[in-house]
Amino acid sequence: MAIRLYGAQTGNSRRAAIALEEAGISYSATRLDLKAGEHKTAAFRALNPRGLVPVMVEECDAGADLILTQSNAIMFYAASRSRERLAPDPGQQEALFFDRLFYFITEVIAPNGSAFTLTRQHDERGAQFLAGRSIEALVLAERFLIDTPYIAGDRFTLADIAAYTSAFAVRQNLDWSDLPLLRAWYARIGARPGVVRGMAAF
Ligand SMILES: N[C@@H](CCC(=O)N[C@@H](CS)C(=O)NCC(=O)O)C(=O)O
Repeated sequence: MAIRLYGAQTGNSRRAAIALEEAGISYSATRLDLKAGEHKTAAFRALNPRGLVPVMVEECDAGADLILTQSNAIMFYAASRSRERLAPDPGQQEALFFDRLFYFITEVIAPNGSAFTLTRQHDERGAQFLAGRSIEALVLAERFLIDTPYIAGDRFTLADIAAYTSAFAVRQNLDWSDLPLLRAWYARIGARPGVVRGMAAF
């Protein structure tokens, strides 16, 4: 069944694309021009009434197409269909994986996205406050790598994808010399073929 991924050069779109790549799922990427408002057209809003990217559509021969409008749902769908097992089995390791994944989603990605929105509203003070909180949380993730090579243990998981795209978004604002573990991890993750392809999807 054909999968189409609509996106742009944004963290949420890249996360979805990397997960599909790492899962070995074939898909076609359609880049939307956000500046031209291609994500606000009636045709696109028929897929996602919020007019946001990414959106994944899986065409079904029988029945309704599957339409996903959340990057994290797309990541989990990719993981569920992957032989590469991008998430741990139930148990303590899985609990730790969720803890770290939600750390990035709620404490790094969410404030960074809100900072971007405030910048568009010309609220520079609010934007800087939230961007600072996001970076503060990202920097504290150095400790996740003290005992293990990946963000949530010995294997590459969706938590690494969430963390990588977050770090990429603010790579120029980080003092990498103070973050040896994150720096080495960032280079390793960025060199993975699936990550390279996903980052370039749009
Ligand atoms: N919760 C959604 C958020 C999607 C989202 O905020 N997308 C942003 C790009 S990262 C967007 O489409 N922005 C365009 C706009 O606000 O007009 C997800 O994780 O996929």
